[in-house]
Amino acid sequence: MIDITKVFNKVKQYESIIVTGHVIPDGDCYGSVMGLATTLKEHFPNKEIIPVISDFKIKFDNNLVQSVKPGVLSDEKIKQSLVFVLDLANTNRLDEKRAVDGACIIKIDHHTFERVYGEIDYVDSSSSSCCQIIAEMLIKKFKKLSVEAATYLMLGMITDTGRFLYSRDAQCFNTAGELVKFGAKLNDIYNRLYTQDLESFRFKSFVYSNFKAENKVAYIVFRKEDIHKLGVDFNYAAANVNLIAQIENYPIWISFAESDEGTVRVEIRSTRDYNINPLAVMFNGGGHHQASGCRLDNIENYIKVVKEAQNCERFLEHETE
Ligand SMILES: [Mn+2]
Repeated sequence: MIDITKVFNKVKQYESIIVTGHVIPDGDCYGSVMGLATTLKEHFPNKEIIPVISDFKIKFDNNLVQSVKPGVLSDEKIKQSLVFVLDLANTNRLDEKRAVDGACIIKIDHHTFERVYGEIDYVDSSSSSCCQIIAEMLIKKFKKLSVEAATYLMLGMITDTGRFLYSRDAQCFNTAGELVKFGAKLNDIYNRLYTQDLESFRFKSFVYSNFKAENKVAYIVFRKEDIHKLGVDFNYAAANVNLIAQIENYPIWISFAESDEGTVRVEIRSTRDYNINPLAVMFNGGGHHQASGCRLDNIENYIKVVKEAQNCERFLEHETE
């Protein structure tokens, strides 16, 4: 467990406290930054508590703390502040680049340890999420959390565990249970997380009604006209190959997306029993055993890739690897 006395001695020492995380914040980063900042403001109302974070796709507003975007604070402000950096193993991907200039840095993270950059540098890679670490620290310190803070922290626990699909340890469920007890607004979180815009729904429905599954291979072909009609770009179309992932008896799945210039981006995926990298290499591409890609000059050549993929015995992964 993080040294709580040490952390809160630092909090007491500083009049202004900045809380930040990594670029392109996800639910865990947003939740831990806002959850910690909100709780600090509740307990230290006279201190200036400033969450610095880029936009996340959803926002839970509260009256206590307003987040600011990176680059907004003055250099002076940063130099005199205590800075919490959350959910980030190294400083390369800092949302607020100048956070390293803070008077004192406290890092709290759950990724594989990379390097020390905080005066207090706490990493627990067994924790499901940074939100879990923050929640456990704050519950230990204050015994209770506000509904707002519990909701922020629950958001990150939900998103980093894939709705608890990837959590295996009891501690994670215990902490999530505590957050529910404190009133975390589960409906709000799930409603906002899983609302989808009409365009992406139309895109999925195109994929589900137009994919083919033949001889161990599922695939989807996006021609230029389809891509225009769907209002997406060809990279987005190709990258969504996992919409047809893991259909029973179809261990290989492929997307083909034609660009305006006529070249085709191909994304190939497989279950762990197969290594489809050699298939991509056959068409001058590359990548990993279960995720590779290549390019074609002409969309009609998709059939060549499919034919090679269907001859899939030779791509079986050998157990020795
Ligand atoms: Mn995380």
